[in-house]
Amino acid sequence: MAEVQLLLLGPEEVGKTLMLKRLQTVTAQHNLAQAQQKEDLGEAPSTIPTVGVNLVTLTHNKRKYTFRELGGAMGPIWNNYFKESRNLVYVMDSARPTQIASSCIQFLEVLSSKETQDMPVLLILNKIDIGGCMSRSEISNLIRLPDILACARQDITVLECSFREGTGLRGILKWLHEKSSYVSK
Ligand SMILES: Nc1nc2c(ncn2[C@@H]2O[C@H](COP(=O)(O)OP(=O)(O)O)[C@@H](O)[C@H]2O)c(=O)[nH]1
Ligand SMILES: [Mg+2]
Repeated sequence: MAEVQLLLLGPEEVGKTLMLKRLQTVTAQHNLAQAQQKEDLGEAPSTIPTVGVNLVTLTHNKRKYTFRELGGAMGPIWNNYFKESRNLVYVMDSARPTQIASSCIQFLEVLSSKETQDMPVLLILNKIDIGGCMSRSEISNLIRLPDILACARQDITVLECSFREGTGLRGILKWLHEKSSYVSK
């Protein structure tokens, strides 16, 4: 089975752990061939802040995906984990405008590392269910997203999501299927 290694980064509290729980539910339902038009995700399960590394594996469409979520507080040593992964998922909280700028700087640092140059990148703007959150175009202007997309060597896909409501999960599965790079075993 093809194995896909992914690094899941972003500040604390942006929804990384909830994303993994949602993806586990959706892929489990899918694997059981119970998938309906609209998944019944139910209430958002509770999450506790990730300490260290949260390793989550899921299978979908005959591929095995291993996500390494690093706690936001580990920012300074994220680069120690680049070698173990071939793909990058970076999450921002669109309802926290004051955090987005600093989060963008961290994102740019990750993008400029030699070890991430060949990685497909998924940038997630999460929490779009929260009233008053920044729209994609507002965030684009704030962090000059068009420049980032034009200048980065990586192939970057941007998705708006709400892991509370389950919005965007299909897009993530699609990205995993179409863009993520893997090794065959
Ligand atoms: N309103 C809203 N809350 C969210 C969303 N995603 C995550 N949360 C909440 O944000 C908090 C932090 O989530 P968590 O997954 O632990 O963040 P992590 O630190 O990035 O792993 C939890 O209370 C989640 O329920 C979302 O899309 N919308
Ligand atoms: Mg977490």
